[in-house]
Amino acid sequence: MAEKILTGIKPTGQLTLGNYIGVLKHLHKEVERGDCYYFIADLHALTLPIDPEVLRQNSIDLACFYLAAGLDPKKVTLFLQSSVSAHAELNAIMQNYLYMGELSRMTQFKDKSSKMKESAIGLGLFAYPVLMACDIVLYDASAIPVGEDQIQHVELTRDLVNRFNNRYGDILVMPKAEVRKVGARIMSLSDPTVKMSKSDPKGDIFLKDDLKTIRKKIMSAVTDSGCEVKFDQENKPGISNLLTIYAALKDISIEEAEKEFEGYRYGDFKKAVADVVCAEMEIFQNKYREILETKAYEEALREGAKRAQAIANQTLKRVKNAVGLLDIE
Ligand code: AQP
Repeated sequence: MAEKILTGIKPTGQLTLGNYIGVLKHLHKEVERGDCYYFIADLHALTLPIDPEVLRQNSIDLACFYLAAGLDPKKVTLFLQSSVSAHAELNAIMQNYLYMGELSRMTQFKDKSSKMKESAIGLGLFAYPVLMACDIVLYDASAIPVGEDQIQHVELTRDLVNRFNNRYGDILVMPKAEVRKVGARIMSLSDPTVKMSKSDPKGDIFLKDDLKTIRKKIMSAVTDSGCEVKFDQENKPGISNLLTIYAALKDISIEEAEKEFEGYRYGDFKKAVADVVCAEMEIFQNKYREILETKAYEEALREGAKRAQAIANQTLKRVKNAVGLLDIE
């Protein structure tokens, strides 16, 4: 059986260079090794307050971004999570197999809820990893390309699969998180000790920033004392982040990038990073605009939803049957 590769992105804000380097850029290559399921995690986007029009617009943008990153909608299944009702149905079942203690240990929940009043924390934010586990197991996905911050959620999905299969037999496929060697955690340009994040934008490069703004942001990125362009996350987090961005976009190792910049001054190094980012973003943004104008994303999402529903409904049926829900078709 072909390997199944799945990943999702939340339409919670403007996508960042972190989302692009960590995941988006590389997705088109995955078709060479298996069946790809890529989705817009719009139900997950509701876990924090979001304006309906903003959510709609972000979802369209995200569909265009996936396609602009080189995905062929005939070769990959691209869909909106909310178009496949099996996600919500399976969620209602699986919420009984993950426990309060494990969910309250999730770093993402702790980070996000710590910035909120307790009375404003929705159940959906707490139970986010349950739905994410459902997203994964519905497609029998074994490979989950994600940034570093999502590893913990995939690990929890593995616990769920173990627990469920031990109880009911071989029903669910075991997934595994796959993070990139270079670029699994792109940091903020203004504070390189925190992740570049779309819902907490500090020193972010947004995929829709114009090239002048991108260049300006990189040229004013926080660097460190000293003058050597060396990868040293502890003592030179700013330079290390810029080296990571450069290496990830050029598809080279950090060591190779360090060699290229031996003897460079910080200013010249930043200019080289800005050149690479701008060159890649120019091509990407042109494609994005074309897809947005022609509305090519609509047909891609419609067809993707049909294919996704067919697969997801099979798994849902298998699970319902396993747990003892009566099937009276
Ligand atoms: N800074 C990052 N570096 C590398 N990868 C990243 N990802 C996110 N930020 C970085 C990866 O992008 C994918 C999509 O992320 P998401 O939309 O599911 O949400 P997230 O992981 O919580 O990322 P954000 O940008 O921080 O979104 P918000 O702020 O809305 O929560 C994931 O695979 C993620 O790892």
